[in-house]
Amino acid sequence: MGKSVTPAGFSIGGWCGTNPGGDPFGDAVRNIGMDAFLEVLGTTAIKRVSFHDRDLWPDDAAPALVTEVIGHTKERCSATGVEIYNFTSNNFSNPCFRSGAFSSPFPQVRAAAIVKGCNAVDHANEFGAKHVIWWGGREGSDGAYEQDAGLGLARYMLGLKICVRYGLEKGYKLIHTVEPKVYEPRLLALYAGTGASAASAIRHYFNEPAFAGRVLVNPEYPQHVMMLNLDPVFELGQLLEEGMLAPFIHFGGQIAGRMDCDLPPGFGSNVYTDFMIVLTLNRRGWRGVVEFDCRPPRTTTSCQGLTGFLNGAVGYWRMLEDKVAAYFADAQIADLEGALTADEDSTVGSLLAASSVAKGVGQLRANFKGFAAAADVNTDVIEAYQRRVMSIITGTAK
Ligand code: 3MF
Ligand code: MG
Repeated sequence: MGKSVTPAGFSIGGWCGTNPGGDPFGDAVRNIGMDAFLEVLGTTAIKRVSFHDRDLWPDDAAPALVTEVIGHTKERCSATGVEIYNFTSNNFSNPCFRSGAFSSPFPQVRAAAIVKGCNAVDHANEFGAKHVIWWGGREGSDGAYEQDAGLGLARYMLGLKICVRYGLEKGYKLIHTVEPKVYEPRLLALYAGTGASAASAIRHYFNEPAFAGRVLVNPEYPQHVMMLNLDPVFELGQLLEEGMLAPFIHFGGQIAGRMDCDLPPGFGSNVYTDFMIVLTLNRRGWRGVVEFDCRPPRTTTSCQGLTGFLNGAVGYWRMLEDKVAAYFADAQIADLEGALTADEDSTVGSLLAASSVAKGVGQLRANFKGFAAAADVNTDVIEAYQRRVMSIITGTAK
């Protein structure tokens, strides 16, 4: 296990910077266009940006307009020193996707999703983006269960598969990532609702060798997980262990148990959990990019405020990295970790390596001293671990 912190690189969705701050009950509170946002971004430590097609041109834009906007956007990004990182098809805003996109029960809607998706794959390549994100916001139901859920999942994944194969056939070096969300905007976003279920669906539908390592999961922490009071740290551990984590994650702030907040990092969040996300990534030697997918709150209205938001997002992550570095350097933590990982896997490892598990289990049984003896371990160390971690996070460790 690596014991050092690799400072993450940063990215942000173009849609975050230009978000006008309106909500279902309130008008827009700011008007910052993409060029103005890129200008601001260039002054910060966030040197990557990502776009949906729809952030840049209308869904029915003529090819000449698309070409012009691509040229202009590339020029603006290079002038402001920002790299285009991800590109994605917005398959959720257009009214045609109100019944779903790849998974819609209606064939002409599924066709629209595939056309739009493949266009996005072309544009991702033209922009020199690294990944195409697939967030299936509309894949699901608002409560009618209007089609068999397994069939819906198959339609979702097979539509996506066409887009991925399209890119492969064209020889593009793109990685595709599925971004899970437990629900919202459709109230029963049943398909690939968590990172774990997305990983499972990818393994099932993309099991041919041509897709190996090409379709991964980009989670959004803590928002998409904590909005349902699930735990991002356990999901992250699974994705890392199974090799299903994308080279980037989305990050922001979330009040647990609420609709997707997309608040600035640290707002409403659990710092202990956020710390554990950064610790888990660094423990595994992850060298990825943190893409902020969040926006200034409604009370932020100016470019100056936007700059503060961007610097604050970077500062929060860097603060967590500093805490993780302190954790790695802490002698008490080293002792506690030692106590918590003693004789790692010796029993399970030797049992699985044995030619006969039954024989091995027989041996284990013969040597077994009873449950009272098994209980005779110092589990107080777990609480001591929590206290030490908390004192590192709060800067009160002595
Ligand atoms: C919604 C999201 C999306 C995705 C984006 C990427 C609008 O909660 O997180 O942001 O990140 O569509 O493709
Ligand atoms: Mg996101």
